[in-house]
Amino acid sequence: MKKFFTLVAISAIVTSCSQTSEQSVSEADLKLFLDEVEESNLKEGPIVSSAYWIGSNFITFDSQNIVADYGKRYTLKSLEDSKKAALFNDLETSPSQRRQLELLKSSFVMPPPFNDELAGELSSISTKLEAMYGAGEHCFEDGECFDLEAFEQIIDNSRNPDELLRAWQGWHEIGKPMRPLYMRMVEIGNQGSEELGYDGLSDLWFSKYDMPAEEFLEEIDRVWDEVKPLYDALHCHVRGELNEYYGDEIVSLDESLPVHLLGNMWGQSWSNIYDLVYPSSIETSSVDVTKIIEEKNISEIEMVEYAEDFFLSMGFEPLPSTFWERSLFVKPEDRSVVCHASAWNLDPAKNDLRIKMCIEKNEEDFITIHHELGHIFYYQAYNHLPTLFQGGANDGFHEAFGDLLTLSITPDYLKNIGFISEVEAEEVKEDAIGLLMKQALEGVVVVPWALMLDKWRAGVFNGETRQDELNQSWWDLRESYQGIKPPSNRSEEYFDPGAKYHIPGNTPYTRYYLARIMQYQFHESLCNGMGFDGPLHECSIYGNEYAGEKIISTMAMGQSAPWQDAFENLTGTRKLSGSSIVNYYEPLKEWLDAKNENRICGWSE
Ligand code: X8Z
Ligand code: ZN
Repeated sequence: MKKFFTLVAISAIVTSCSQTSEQSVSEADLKLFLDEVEESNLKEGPIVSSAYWIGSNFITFDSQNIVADYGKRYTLKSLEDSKKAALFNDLETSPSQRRQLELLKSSFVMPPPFNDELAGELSSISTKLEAMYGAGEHCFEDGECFDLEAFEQIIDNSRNPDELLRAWQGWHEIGKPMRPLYMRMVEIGNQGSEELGYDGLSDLWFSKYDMPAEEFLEEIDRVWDEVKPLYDALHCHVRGELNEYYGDEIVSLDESLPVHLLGNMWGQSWSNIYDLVYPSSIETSSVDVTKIIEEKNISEIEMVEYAEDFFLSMGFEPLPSTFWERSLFVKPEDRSVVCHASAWNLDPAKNDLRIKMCIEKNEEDFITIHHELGHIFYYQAYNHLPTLFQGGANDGFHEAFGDLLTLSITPDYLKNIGFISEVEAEEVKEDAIGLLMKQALEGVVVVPWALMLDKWRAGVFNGETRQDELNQSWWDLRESYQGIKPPSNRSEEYFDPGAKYHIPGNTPYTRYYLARIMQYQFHESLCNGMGFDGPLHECSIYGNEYAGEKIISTMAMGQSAPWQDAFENLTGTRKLSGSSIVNYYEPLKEWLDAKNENRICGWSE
């Protein structure tokens, strides 16, 4: 996830503005105001970021106190400046100034009202929720305790349904105590959003896309309609194969898939059960990156170096030495840290960039490292801009570039970096379905999940979901969008959304949905522009300067223009579309349709 802190100053203009009427603000006042915001961001931003860095790297009573206090003061300052920005509503400004003013008003995720006590309460709650997740563990009656990484070892690898059930249920215990805190946070956040002129949190969250919120929501639903047939075909096939493996008792042929069997704690990626759903992978050769990392004895840092090399091959500037000195790559044994991977832009003026990740030496984390470096190279590309423009064209862009690169981890690329031989690469390429299946189990499977997560939050935010149906509504949406169900009855005693980082961590999730759609649009247009002539899944942008130039110039725009401009710079179009992801997987879809011919697809809700 992206961490960046837009600090806004308590500037001299407050005094002048509060003493005069709105009409009297001048261009000179505006210039002074924006200059002061910039100065304050450059000065205060790095300190606040350092406080957050410490809070996430050393979860202790004191570090959380400091974070809660910094968080409160930062938010109050930002609120004050968003009010000041509103004083310039009627002033004629340049488009760039207008955008900076708009960004000042809309940069909040969970705003309190402009009130010291409520800001303090909200900041303490959000700090506490994140720490509850980060330090979360569950101890069974026999006294054995597991944290998330330990539970994931089981969920990702075991094929024993009882063991999987125990691990899944164990981790999901951590949500329970979050429920009242979460609901109080939403209550305060809604008040704050209304004070900012939004119709609640949901309106605030979906108003950040350079179009009215309703229009944006229609756009993302329209794209899902395009992708759904592909997902449904994959779901049908996976269910058929899991039914053969586990039997009717555990996987029924006309129901949703039980989440604990899917090789991922949240069922958001199914690549860990690749061998179960594509049994021919056992006979034909397929690349097992985890095995290669083990065999070559590649260290955590070397894994990051491979990812950096990918960016450098396209013409990006190397990462600063402080990145290597100050990042966290390996899970510390002596303390609690937030292990969920994140990328940080701590001090833009000094290019102090870091990732924080508990890297495991496996394929999944090799991919996640590329994802994180996508954020890091984005920061590096836009850090020359005024601080208010330092951000992704929209939040989906920030998530998309690392993912874009992972589409280029093709057999030829793996051969280029010495992971496999030429002969192996040729063999693997012959099984296009195997390659596409592997990609789809992550890249297609995540799409409805990434869409439903904020649909759940929107329902909670706008009150359509009642307090006594929070968990029910979570599972209803999971069933409806993903065809996934819990492994056992989940009453309102539980708060299962709390077991996913982005809920206690308050990270909007639609960004991943956008990224997963856009990455294929980017890939398709870059491959076409490079003159690549072949199936899209064989195209790699590794080492391609044309692709590098397109990506770097798009990144360098930051959020200085509507995202559609950045999108056009990269793809030549201005509209989201599901057609690229559908094109990419076309051969797989044909194969799945043939496989599913005698199966009954879909699930009863
Ligand atoms: O949270 C992340 C990144 C950090 S921005 C590791 N991702 C989502 C998730 O883990 O749920 C990347 C894929 C989706
Ligand atoms: Zn990310």
